[in-house]
Amino acid sequence: MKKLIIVSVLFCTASVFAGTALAADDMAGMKMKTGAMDTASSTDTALTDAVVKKVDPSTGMVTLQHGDLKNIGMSAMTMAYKAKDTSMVKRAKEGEKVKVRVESVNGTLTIVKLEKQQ
Ligand SMILES: [Cu+2]
Repeated sequence: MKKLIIVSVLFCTASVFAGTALAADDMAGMKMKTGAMDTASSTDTALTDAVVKKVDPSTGMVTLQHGDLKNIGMSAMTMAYKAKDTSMVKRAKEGEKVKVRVESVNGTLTIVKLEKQQ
């Protein structure tokens, strides 16, 4: 099971880098929908809706079923991410609807913010 998660993380990371070349096209699409100014200001701190699917305290990994994570070029999928710290792992509850912010921290996709949806 651990092996499977690691493989899927690597795959997703690889596809993010492979998808970088497509980013310009994606941005063009976004501008039409939201306007360039909105996109630029909101991507800095934007939170994304997600559902906690699995919490693994032994590895500090939280599996999220998430919407588009535009800042890291990740489309909607279910995937395990590293939690920022142990308090976040403790707070995360399987089945809970949350809003998350995922960033690449030293090359590791990390949940830097996890808020319960009201
Ligand atoms: Cu992914």
